[in-house]
Amino acid sequence: DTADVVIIGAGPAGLVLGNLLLRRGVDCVVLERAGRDDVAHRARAGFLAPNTVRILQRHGLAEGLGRRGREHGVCEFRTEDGRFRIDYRQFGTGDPHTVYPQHELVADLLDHYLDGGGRIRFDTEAVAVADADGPAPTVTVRDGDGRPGRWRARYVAACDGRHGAGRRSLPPGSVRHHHRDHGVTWLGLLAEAPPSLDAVGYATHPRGFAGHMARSADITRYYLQCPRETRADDWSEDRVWDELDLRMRAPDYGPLRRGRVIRRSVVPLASDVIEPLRHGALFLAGDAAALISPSAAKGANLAVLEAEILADALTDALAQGDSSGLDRYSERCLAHIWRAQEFSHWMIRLLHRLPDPEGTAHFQERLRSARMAALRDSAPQRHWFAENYTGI
Ligand code: RFL
Repeated sequence: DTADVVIIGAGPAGLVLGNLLLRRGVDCVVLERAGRDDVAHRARAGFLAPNTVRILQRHGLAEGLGRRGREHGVCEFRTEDGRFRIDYRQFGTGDPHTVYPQHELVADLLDHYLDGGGRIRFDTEAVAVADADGPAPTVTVRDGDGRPGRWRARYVAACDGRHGAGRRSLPPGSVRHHHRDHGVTWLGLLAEAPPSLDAVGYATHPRGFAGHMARSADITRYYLQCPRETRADDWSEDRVWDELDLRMRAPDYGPLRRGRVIRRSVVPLASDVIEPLRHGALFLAGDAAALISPSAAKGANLAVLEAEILADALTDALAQGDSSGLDRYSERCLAHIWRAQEFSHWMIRLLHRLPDPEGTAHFQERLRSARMAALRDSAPQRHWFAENYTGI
């Protein structure tokens, strides 16, 4: 089988790329390890940046989110010193987030792609990308029954996440791999419960961080910082809610609206960047390019941005023989990635007591509360926060 562009992975990155190439008449195929139902039902991100919404609108991909997405513009910090709110639409660029669950976005993108006649192979796992630095790159695959196959391509877009075939196929020494473990772990919870706050809630507490993020009228995401060795099912539902009430300071600010916990995951906060995002004809986008701790909700937004940049560059190369966009792809994306990493790193240090091998815990804790006080008291600091919080 052949395609000019073989896209590995049907997440936000792969499906935005597929839709854009399809509309421009570029011959492409998407290879996806999972089945269609799995792809359209994986609950993950929910906060879309204003730039992400603009990209999706620009390409006619925003119909569902226009109808069902909700604007969101306030966060509330609950700390040892009381609580304060930032209405970030009044700062920075003045734009809100749009809350729209990632799996609904993925389902929309999939429908759009298939309605437009796009080619996709579900239950097809890419095993490796070979000869990416030669004239005839190939992607070896196996289907759900383990039967092998092979795709020939002119370009390969690895949109298959951090553990995908794209990263695995990079020859040793061809790229630099930055990895940073922040030493903090979150228990991510999806609860069948209406939001308890009309804001994103961030609570710092001696027992650890707790977070609250609305997903829809009856689904809310919560996070609890937990010990690294915690397994997703270790904590009973009662323990989860009691701990959330305690850290979110329910006695002071009102109890949380409880409900069944329908999904749990353990998320070690880590950052991970590949540099450059290219090896010959193989390009990395989305989580395959860089993993960002979810503390600042950037991952899906970067995935969409990179997909648009890559779609433009591939179209220029294939339709006009102009490969300058491909040559600049990595540098352009990395500029956005490192800014997002920097902000997410700042958020991690705002919200957590970090492991402290140097024995300066008290000093670090004072810095953290000064960081929080600056955000509470300084308008320029809130402008900086809003610009970075919603920016991509
Ligand atoms: P995805 O969405 O992981 O999709 C990759 C696809 O590739 C497939 N695949 C393969 N297919 C074929 N062959 C192989 N060898 C393959 N290996 C993998 C997979 O089945 C899958 O379908 O990557 P993509 O497109 O790069 O998108 C990235 C985002 O999904 C991710 O960055 C975000 O979910 C991160 N994230 C958040 N980002 C935000 O912008 N805002 C948020 O509010 C937000 N919250 C979150 C998050 C991530 C979380 N987790 C999963 C740690 C909350 C959480 C809990």
